[in-house]
Amino acid sequence: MTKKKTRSAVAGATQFDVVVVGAGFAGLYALYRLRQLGLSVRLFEEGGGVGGTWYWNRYPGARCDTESLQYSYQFSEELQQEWDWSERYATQPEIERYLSHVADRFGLRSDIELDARVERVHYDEVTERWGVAISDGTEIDARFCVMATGCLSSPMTPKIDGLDSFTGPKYHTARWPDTTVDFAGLDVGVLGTGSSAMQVVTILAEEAKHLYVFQRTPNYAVPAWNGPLDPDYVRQFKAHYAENRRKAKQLVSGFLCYYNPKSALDVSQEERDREYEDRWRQGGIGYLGAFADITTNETANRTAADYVHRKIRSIVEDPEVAELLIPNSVIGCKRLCCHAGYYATFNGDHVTLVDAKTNPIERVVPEGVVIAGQTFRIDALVLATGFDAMTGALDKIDIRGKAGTRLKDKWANGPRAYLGVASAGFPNFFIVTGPGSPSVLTNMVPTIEQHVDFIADCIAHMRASNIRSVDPDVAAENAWVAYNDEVAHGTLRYDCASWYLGSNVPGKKPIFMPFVGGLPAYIRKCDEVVAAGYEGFNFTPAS
Ligand code: N01
Repeated sequence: MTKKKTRSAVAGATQFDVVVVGAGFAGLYALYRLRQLGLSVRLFEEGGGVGGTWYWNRYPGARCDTESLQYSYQFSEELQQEWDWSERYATQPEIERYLSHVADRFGLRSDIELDARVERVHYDEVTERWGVAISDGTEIDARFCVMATGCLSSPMTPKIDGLDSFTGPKYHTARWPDTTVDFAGLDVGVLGTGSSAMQVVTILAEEAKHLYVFQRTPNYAVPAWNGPLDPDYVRQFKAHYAENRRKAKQLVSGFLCYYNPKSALDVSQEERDREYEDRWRQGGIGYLGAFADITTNETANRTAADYVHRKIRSIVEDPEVAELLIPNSVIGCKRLCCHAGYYATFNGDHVTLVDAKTNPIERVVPEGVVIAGQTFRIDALVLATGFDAMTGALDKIDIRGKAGTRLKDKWANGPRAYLGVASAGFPNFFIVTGPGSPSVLTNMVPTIEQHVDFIADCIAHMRASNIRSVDPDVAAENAWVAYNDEVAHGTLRYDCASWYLGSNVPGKKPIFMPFVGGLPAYIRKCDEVVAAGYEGFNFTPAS
């Protein structure tokens, strides 16, 4: 891990043009862009190093499932040419090293404070500035606030009776320690079967004496087929980097993938199976691009799901275990997972899949997990139980806008943000990849760059036009939220309980949070808004 403290370099100043919260992909690029405008910027990061989600999620097997050559910045041609990714999909350590390199290469560290959790962000209507309180007691203020707090950064720990009584070590995948954890010779329990669990299970199965995987809901996974990158392929890709990036931006997901325009229902069974098999062999979440109606038509979706069912049955030797691993839900409703041998893991005699749906976990006791009166004795417990997505990290901060309104209260019936970047009543306050942005449904890095460019351009426009503050129009915000919900209802996204809807967070109102219309539609909308003089944003001129 690269951990460089910078507190001494920045101590002293208390007034800035912009405060940025979070040092992941979004925060680092925001700092870079805003400093380019000549603004004074201070970035606060809770973690002990840069990386955001890639700093915290350092569990064994953590790896991105968007290809490394595309899951990377494009704002600097030099950077994208000089950085060498080693594998098709980058590991957490490699991505963390990359972001650390970015911080060094662009001299960002002098404006970053690490180990600095932002606790309070309050708008002062008299000074028209944001007062920001940091965990070490420091208070500063800034004219603008940019929340780069991430979509999947607030870990969820389930409320299970007795969880704290467990006497062995307990780890959450999203808060993994920065030391090697040795599971050799141990009986280990993993709670959860989402993307994080599938990755950690595959590695822990190689180490643990016995592995118990507690599954409440099975998930769909397609193979990643990760491997070292072919130098010739990299050379070719880099020779046409700008063109590749341009083409990717024209696709709903923001990454290169062939989206078959045909309906799954207009082709023969043979053609369908050929297409699914090709995608399966190719690997990656582009599987859902096999046909145009997989995510919108239940019958079409069933064909894509059935193909994965057959694959699971062909990999998993014990028919009962295979049936337990087969989801009966819509494929692509919950986030499709990528795996590196997850299903085959269950062929090992030392790996047990425990059905935690038929009989839910009763409680955790000092020596293990109790289901239907049976105690599964374990030495260590891994919680791969996900996140309070999209709003969780913001909710943890006491954010108050005009008239002291708390953002959390304003969003009690579902988050409301115009274009996913700003919320009415919170002037000069921006969110990168907020609810209502395409973010988690796309290749995050190019999407982040688009959001940050939009925000930086807006601030530059305000300066050039002598504008004091910007605040979204309530009607524009309502229309955007309603539009997104309407588009989401036209898909199969409401057909399951997912973190996209906040279903995993008790009391969270189920609203499909990310913008589902795809990256090109979103960029088009943003461009139209700018061309119409930032339509939907209210500007207050300097007096
Ligand atoms: O979290 P999840 P995640 N009892 O919410 C279970 C990204 N990501 O960290 O479905 C029993 O998907 C829960 O069960 P259920 C990616 O976008 C990407 O794995 O609620 N089980 C579920 O199985 C991903 O989608 C990468 O019934 C309980 C699991 O915990 C997102 O992050 C890698 C429970 C949570 O799964 C989140 O993934 C990792 C309880 N009380 C993450 N509470 C890559 O790029 C929860 N669960 C590859």
